[in-house]
Amino acid sequence: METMAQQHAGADRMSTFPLYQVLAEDITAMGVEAAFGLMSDDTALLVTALDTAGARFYGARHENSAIAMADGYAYASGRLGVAVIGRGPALANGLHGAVYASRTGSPVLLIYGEAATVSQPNGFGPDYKAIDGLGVLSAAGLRTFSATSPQSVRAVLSDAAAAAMSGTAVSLHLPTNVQLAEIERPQPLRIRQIERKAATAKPQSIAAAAAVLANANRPLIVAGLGAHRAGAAKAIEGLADKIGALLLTTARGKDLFRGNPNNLGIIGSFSHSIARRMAEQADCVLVFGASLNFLTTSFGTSLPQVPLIQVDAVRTNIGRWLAADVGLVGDARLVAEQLSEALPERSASVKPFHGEATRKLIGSFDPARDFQAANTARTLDPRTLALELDKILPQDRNIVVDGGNFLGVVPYLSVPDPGCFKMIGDFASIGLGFGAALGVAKARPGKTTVLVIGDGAFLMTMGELETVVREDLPIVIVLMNDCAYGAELHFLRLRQQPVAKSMFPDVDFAPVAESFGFEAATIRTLADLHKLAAKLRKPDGPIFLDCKINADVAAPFMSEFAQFEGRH
Ligand SMILES: Cc1ncc(C[n+]2csc(CCOP(=O)(O)OP(=O)(O)O)c2C)c(N)n1
Ligand SMILES: [Mg+2]
Repeated sequence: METMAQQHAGADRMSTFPLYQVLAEDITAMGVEAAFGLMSDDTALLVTALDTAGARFYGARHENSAIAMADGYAYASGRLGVAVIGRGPALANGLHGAVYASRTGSPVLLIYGEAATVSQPNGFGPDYKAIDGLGVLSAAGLRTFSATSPQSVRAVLSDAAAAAMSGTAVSLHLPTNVQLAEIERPQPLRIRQIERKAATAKPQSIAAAAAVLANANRPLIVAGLGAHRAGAAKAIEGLADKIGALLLTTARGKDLFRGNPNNLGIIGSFSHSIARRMAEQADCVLVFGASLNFLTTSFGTSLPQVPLIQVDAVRTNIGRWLAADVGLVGDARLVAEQLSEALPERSASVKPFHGEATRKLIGSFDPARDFQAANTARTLDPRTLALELDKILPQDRNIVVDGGNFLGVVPYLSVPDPGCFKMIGDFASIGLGFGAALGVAKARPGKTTVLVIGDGAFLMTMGELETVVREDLPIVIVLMNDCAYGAELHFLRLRQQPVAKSMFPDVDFAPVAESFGFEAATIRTLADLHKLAAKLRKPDGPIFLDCKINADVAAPFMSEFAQFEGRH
């Protein structure tokens, strides 16, 4: 289809077009169908041109949310996520969103307006929004691209988009004079995309790992989101069958092995007791596509001191958090297949982890009995609530979680596969879940998206209630309302300090959400929840649940953190 610029050019070869319009058409021609952002004077023309050109613009109420939307969209769609943000105060307002996006590994292009690069002699003085945007974002860890002239801007856009598509967040800075410059009929823009091919591990690495595994009777396999992205689940399950391994995932790899009789769920800070108990007995640990961060290892304590074999497609990920004894650089699926081929069949007697006793233990495990429910007259135990929501909400769902003590419910919620689960802790920041959930909802309109968020993070971002309704991005919001900064409350309590400053009055948010157009309810008991069951089973619009939860229930990682501090 001819673009508007081409049609005009066909009619009159001498016509010129403003670059913001050409850039908007270039971005649309890359296949971008949705862009996110919050407009400023330096981006309003570009935003409008994008929307007109076919990259429909979804406006957020805060820059951090806008950037998180682009990240959530990229995460859920695998496509380029684009956010358009103003310069100066807007850039500063969205800074933790930008740092976060730079750490998630999602392909995200952050387009910033910039002041004009030329100023008239005796002009109107300095830019009142001035801040060294490129300097700030480079210091924050982003790769920055700057267009300094109308002649170069399209090539710079192409380079920035290619860099983002390689799996990172980049910033592209567009001065207003460059955006407003007129150019003649443009040639189509070429994007040079680097393709990363899945690679096998070196034969000597396979031999080294096979030698270690041959000596192990009780191997444990830990898989992360990288294993899911590599499509490695089946190959890893096959390997586990062959060597008699138990299967575990990281929190981000949640539910990768759902339904497998050797599956123990998550290892580390979000694990059930059964995973912790069985992991202790392992005599070798084999890791696929997982960074082994402090939550996976419960601050270094979840894995026994046994040989550790780590497989990752990116060499620098190996040994990043925990020293690996054998490192295999390669694609998770291909390496799992290589190892299966290299290892001999073994008899049942050398597969004790696949014995009858373990099978029974796993088969009869009931998460509802893994804790003592602490419901009160006016609040629910968050785990009880999560288990019930897990039964009622549509099975085919996305779950996005913000951050805080309420994350203790993660083991009690399930998703179809790890790609349907999104955590936002990459910069340990709260307040990015709402935006991420909206981006996921845009990418996957056919599935219900559920945002689970604490009252603290919600109050930081509740302006997005309006975005949900205006942009028609329906989600179910589960507000984990403990009337506290629960993470800080337990942090202080574990150190025997006064907790008053981490506690807040009980505010009813349901009427607030209702006034924005949500169907809303206050949940203090399971009976309150059951009243809404029919609606929750098949949500047909935005739903908001103000769930009053018992603030006394601490997530396991709170005490793990305190113990870790005590050891150092
Ligand atoms: C932007 C930002 N501000 C502050 C913090 C510190 N912080 C971490 S968890 C938390 C409490 C969050 O409260 P809430 O959202 O209600 O979740 P809860 O811990 O109560 O479950 C705070 C303030 C942070 N991580 N990021
Ligand atoms: Mg709270």
